[in-house]
Amino acid sequence: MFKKILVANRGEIALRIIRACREMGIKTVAVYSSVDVDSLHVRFADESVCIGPPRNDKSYLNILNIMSAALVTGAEAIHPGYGYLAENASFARICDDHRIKFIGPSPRMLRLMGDKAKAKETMRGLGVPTLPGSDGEVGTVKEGIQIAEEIGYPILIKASGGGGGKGMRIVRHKDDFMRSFEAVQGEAGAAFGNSALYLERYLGDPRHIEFQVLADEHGNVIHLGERECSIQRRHQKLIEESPSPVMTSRRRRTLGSIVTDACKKLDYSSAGTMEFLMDTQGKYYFLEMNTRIQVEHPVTEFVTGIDIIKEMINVAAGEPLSLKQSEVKLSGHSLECRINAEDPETFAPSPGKITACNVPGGLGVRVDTTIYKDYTVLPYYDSLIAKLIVHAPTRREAILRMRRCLGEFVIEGIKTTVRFHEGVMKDPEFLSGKLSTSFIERYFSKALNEQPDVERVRTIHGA
Ligand code: MV4
Repeated sequence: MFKKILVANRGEIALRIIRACREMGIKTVAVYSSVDVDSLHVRFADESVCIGPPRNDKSYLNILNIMSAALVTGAEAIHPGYGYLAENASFARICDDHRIKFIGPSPRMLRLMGDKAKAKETMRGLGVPTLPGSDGEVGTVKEGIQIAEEIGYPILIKASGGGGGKGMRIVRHKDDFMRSFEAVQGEAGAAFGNSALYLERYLGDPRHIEFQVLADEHGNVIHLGERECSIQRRHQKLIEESPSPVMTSRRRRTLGSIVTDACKKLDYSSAGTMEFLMDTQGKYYFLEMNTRIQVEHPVTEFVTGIDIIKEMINVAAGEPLSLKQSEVKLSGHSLECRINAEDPETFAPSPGKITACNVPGGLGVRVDTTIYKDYTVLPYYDSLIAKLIVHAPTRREAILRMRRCLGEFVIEGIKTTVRFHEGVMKDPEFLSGKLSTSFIERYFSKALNEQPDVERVRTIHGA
């Protein structure tokens, strides 16, 4: 097992990884930008190294400085967390070159899944259901129009180098095809340095359901069930849950064996997530595979009792997975609300100093955060400041628990999305589990027709 791991990230995920390492008896090295010197990930790590100024491209994305930090501290492995360098195949390759273990899939797998057209074709070839579309990349407008004609409009033009909702456009009529194709091509070339495109039938108002996979370097692959992530705004997830309110154990078994079989054939290792869209008839279609730990992993940890970060570290050290598929038991229901330093109505960022702070707790409650009283939320980074995760025997009880926790959560001095979540936890559509990717739009159009609630007064002193 590794004696020392460098954590190439900041915020709650860096702290989450440090906690797993501490329990495993592994020493940790935090890296930080100059403005993050007072961050909890720096304070709780065994060692820390400043890797540059505030800007991400000069610090948390600075491969040279991060590799230097690993080499001077003698770290044997690097956990990249999510975002930043987590899916960067060149970085994973550089780690290999320096005999430092990248805690994640192989560079080959990162490269394959980073190319969304290739990833989809590969999965389709392995028997994973996908939406009808171009088989791989589309070379020319002429070819594209022909394929679109076969699939039928509306179609979606997607950038191979995109993903997560970046670089895509709906085309509803043949007349708009050329203009849209050339627009996405231009945007993709500029944004991803890859102007390759592929086509897919457009699914209106789907649900987003993803499967968590874990694989070791000995060919063992298991899945940990699914998460429903349909509540998103501009491709930013806001609320996630496990299990999905619409999944049946039969369907989970079928899809679960499809995803694990595909990963076995690919020789996948580490944690991964296969994203699916579900249409209104309950059919599933593979979209993309995320080759990293995800923000919403705690809901899966709550319903399975499995520490996904520890499994990632174990398998990176060459150990087999700690359990078999038959030993994975799903129990109860888990919900996660992402608490962002944002205006709860406009979602505009709201950095600044936290003047009072009370974090909820109690049975079935987990808060992954790095905030504290007098902490300053910085404008340079992601606005995610806390993840509030609850677990209860049923979805109904999980929602009641989440409401109770949101009521206890006090963050003063900045705006946060706590109030937004309180609203959703009372929404009849949310309560009935009728979720889809247009939930947020519907939710806010309803709010316009309602009288605003009387402001509740919630202040604490000296928290
Ligand atoms: C789609 C789609 C409809 N049809 N593909 C957005 C994120 C990226 N992973 C893929 N996305 C979508 N792909 C087809 N063929 C609709 C979306 C989509 C979406 C997907 C999941 C969650 C929220 C979404 C919001 C808008 C669009």
